[in-house]
Amino acid sequence: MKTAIIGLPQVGKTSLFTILTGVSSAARLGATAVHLGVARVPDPRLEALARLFAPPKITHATVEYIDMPALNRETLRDPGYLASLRAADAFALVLRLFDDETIPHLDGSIDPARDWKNLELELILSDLVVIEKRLDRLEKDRQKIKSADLDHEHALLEQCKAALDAGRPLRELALDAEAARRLRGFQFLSEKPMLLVLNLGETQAPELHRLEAAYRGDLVAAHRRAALAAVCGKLEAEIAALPPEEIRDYLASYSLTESGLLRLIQASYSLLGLMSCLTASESEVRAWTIPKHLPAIQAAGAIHTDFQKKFIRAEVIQWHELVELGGYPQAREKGRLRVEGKDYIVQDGDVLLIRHG
Ligand SMILES: Nc1nc2c(ncn2[C@@H]2O[C@H](COP(=O)(O)OP(=O)(O)OP(=O)(O)O)[C@@H](O)[C@H]2O)c(=O)[nH]1
Ligand SMILES: [Mg+2]
Repeated sequence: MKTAIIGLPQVGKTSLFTILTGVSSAARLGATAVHLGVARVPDPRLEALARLFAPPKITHATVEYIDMPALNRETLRDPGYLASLRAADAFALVLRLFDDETIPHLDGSIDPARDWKNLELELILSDLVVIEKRLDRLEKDRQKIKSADLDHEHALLEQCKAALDAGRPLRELALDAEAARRLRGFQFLSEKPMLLVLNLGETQAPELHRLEAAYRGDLVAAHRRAALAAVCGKLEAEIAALPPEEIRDYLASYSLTESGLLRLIQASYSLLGLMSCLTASESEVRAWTIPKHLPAIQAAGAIHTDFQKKFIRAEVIQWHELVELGGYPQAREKGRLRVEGKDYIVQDGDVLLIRHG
């Protein structure tokens, strides 16, 4: 699962990418190439389980981020740039809220709503070009061959074109599963789930939660498949360089209780329809990324293909119960380690013991 970090020039995309992934950008100032990095999803549940099992290995879930050069009409014509955008599963659009006279804003003032609208328009125009070409082609083909498949595609693309002409991104269309699958094949830019990332200045940090709630209401509440998270990029960069025992006090000096990265990564996670299940033993404590509403047998397959093929049953317990009870034997004795079959829908935070042949 890849999330592309996009936005206007100089809004903090690379800074955010660096904090999320730890991949330094120093060597690539002014670089035009895209850049890929992996972020560990911070997870207090893993730490709690690790205290119980004391394994030599703790493995976090990960999300991949791509740092993109600024998005505009020119870069959208670059085939390489477009290909990277199309391959992404979601976008994290960085919107500047920090004020800094030394870094001029492209449009002269701070206005996240306007910036989103302008960037969205570029995505929409880029999709329209693709749709119009495809519709031309389809019309010629439909004169030569009669095919229900071509008719479906034609109707779907006409529906999409109407939405785009009205300035609506494709992610907002309510489509049935078949049409949605067909649409995904086109990798349209305005179809991808959108996480807006408000980049606050340090002086705005104490107001982070209020600003986040206000902008969430104003910008994304009325939109499908869009979410919003606020972070203070500068502050996060400083936190990343601090020893762990100093972080809490440092955050407190800005009236914050936690790093914003956790919320941001969780927001991308949930926007992509993902969650984690866990496995825990003396040898490894690990989080596994799975889609929401996944049956146990498929979750077993995410852990190991053999587990899916030879699945017998899963023993399941929520992570905090396992921690509270002190281990599997105690959980089993108290009847809290449930036996579930292949159709059990795995819940976020479930610890799974897969029994297989
Ligand atoms: N004051 C302030 N400056 C910031 C913040 N975030 C980023 N900057 C500064 O803004 C400038 C651009 O940051 P980058 O992270 O390179 O921004 P970018 O969006 O990747 O820029 P381009 O890739 O050139 O489009 C740098 O000088 C950063 O130090 C912030 O939260 N506050
Ligand atoms: Mg950059």
